[in-house]
Amino acid sequence: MNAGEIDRLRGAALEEAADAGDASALEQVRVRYLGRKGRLPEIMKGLKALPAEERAAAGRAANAFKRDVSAAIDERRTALTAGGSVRRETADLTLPGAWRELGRRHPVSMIMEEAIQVFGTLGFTVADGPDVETAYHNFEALNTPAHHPSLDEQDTFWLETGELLRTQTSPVQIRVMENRQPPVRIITPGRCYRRDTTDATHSANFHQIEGLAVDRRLSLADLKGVLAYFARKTMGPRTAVRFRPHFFPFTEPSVECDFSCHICGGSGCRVCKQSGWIEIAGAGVVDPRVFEKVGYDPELYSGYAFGMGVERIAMVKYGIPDIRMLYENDIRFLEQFG
Ligand code: 2NL
Repeated sequence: MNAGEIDRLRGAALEEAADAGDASALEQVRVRYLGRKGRLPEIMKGLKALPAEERAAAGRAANAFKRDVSAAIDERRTALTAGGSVRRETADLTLPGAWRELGRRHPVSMIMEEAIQVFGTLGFTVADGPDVETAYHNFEALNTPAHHPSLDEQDTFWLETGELLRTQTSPVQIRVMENRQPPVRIITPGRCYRRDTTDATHSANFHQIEGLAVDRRLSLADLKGVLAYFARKTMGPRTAVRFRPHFFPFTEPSVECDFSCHICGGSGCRVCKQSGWIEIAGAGVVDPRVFEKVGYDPELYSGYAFGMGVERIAMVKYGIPDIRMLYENDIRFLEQFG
């Protein structure tokens, strides 16, 4: 074969390679042209028979044949593997991509994480404990009789084992005090359970953040400073706090803590029901009877504790009118936060 014939054969081989519909058709093309008994060895053998003046050109054509046909077969193999049998032209590259929406923080998580951060700057670390608690840790150690005909018992999910679902996160604090000597500075964010009938402000599952500090000579004044700092960090720098007297079995004295309304600044509006104040936390100085239960000497140590509802803070802060909205998992609602 002279150079012209080799070039024509090359053209045919390139076309066949490009037209091969699948891998086995392509392999047949390869064997036919490049295989041991194919056209290329035939071409090479034929070179010697050519007159000397044609041999150089034919040699170059043979090299081009080998190079180009090999390349065409490789290229077609790659295309067949990548696209399967789909023709590349059928993919519309102008279509928009498939977007996956990023997730967002849930408002309850946002409040919890913010509280952990703010109390963290004041030296409080996070403590965790079981959701299934003993009556001792949830009630008795907190100076609250478990089987007293009080609201507490009716509001509790009791298990057949005699255990219960914790109604607050204070039992975590009891467990910490049982295992550690003062000073103690902890917060306990976590899920709580009460047998409430669900309505706009009550849910059988909710979240609490409690805080506890125990040291020598801690007082209600330290508590007020800590809660005032938290109020300003979460509701804005102009937020004021006030204490009103209250009763809890585990603190004495006990208070309820109001934040000035972040919407109207205290002049009265819908959110604060015209009072200028919003009830946020319950708190007090830890009752010495609680210290006796965990083996702390009440003559040596004093402390303060507080508790607040996470959903309630989220509702106040973001203007959410109904607690159930936080748990319906309606993306159109939840994507407004985070
Ligand atoms: C509320 C009231 C409160 C505490 C929680 C507490 C914990 C220990 C000892 C004494 Cl270990 N007290 N916690 C104290 C006062 C109030 O929560 O209204 N929570 C939503």
